[in-house]
Amino acid sequence: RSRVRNMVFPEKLLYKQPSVLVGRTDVVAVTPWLAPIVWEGTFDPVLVDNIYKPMNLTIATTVFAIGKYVRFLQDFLETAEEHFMVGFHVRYYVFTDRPHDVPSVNLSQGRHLSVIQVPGSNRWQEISARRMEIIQTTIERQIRREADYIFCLDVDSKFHARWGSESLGRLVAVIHPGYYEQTRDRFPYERRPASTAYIPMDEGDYYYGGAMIGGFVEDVYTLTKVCRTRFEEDAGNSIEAAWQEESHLNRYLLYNKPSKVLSPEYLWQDFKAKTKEVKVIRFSGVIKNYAEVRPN
Ligand code: UD2
Repeated sequence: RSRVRNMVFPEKLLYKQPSVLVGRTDVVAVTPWLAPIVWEGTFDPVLVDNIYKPMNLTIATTVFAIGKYVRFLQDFLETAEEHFMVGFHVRYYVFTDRPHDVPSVNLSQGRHLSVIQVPGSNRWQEISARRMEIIQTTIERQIRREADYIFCLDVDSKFHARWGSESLGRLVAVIHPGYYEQTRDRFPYERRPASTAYIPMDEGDYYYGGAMIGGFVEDVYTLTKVCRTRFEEDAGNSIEAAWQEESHLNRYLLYNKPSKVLSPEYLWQDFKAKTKEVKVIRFSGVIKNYAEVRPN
């Protein structure tokens, strides 16, 4: 598919005048490499939608539901239909070992769902980690012909408010809600130099959540390919990074900076009380009983 075309802007759209003096001052809305950090109040949803809608984009959304995690699909899909990329073409790719347990959810016009069967596993670490490989091979096989952008999301989650075109970018990552108030030496990066996910104590920008990777299909393709290769290299040396693919993702993003960063509004956790800088929770991980839901 062709890359995203020039922005065609509709004439005579009326919106609030932007200011260079007045705006949010309680949060940082740009990284030191000048990528936006997306917070409520830093964008005009009507304006951004009007910029992206004429491009006729298709957004791929991958989600893994292996073993008992199929139970999360219904809420995930139903809330996505309400809040995720409303008005855009969306293609869901559901990876599961239990295709018969995929619920049938009413999809709005222009939205499709395909189920792709993948093997189960007895180790949750492996399920989590193999996502990189499966996303990589599915991009090769079909997604690169079927979509412009891709978002890869955790299934044990729900949408609560708009997640729209403001999140589109070349390479998009989300700040993990658990660590954004901490100093970099406290981040749970992989700290053993023997791992290819290693990050030294005096490096690191943010701690990014593994529950979301997004961007142009080709940029996410490269990311998944590199992370998969490094994960396998580690496995060959009998080492598994502290937080599996999340560790490899963090290492990748340290040296391949994201072009857009989503604030923790886009990845909250239901057990965590809302903080004052988070004006709206858009997407959050549900509370789950790890011992009961995981295979081991
Ligand atoms: C964190 C990350 C997750 C991943 C993991 C690394 C956040 C909020 N979550 O979540 O993205 O980086 O740590 O280990 O950043 N899955 C299944 N079946 C299983 C187990 C997992 O389908 O039996 C899939 C499912 O899509 C799930 C995802 O893998 O959403 C992540 O696994 P998790 O939810 O067990 O990981 P968790 O909550 O520790």
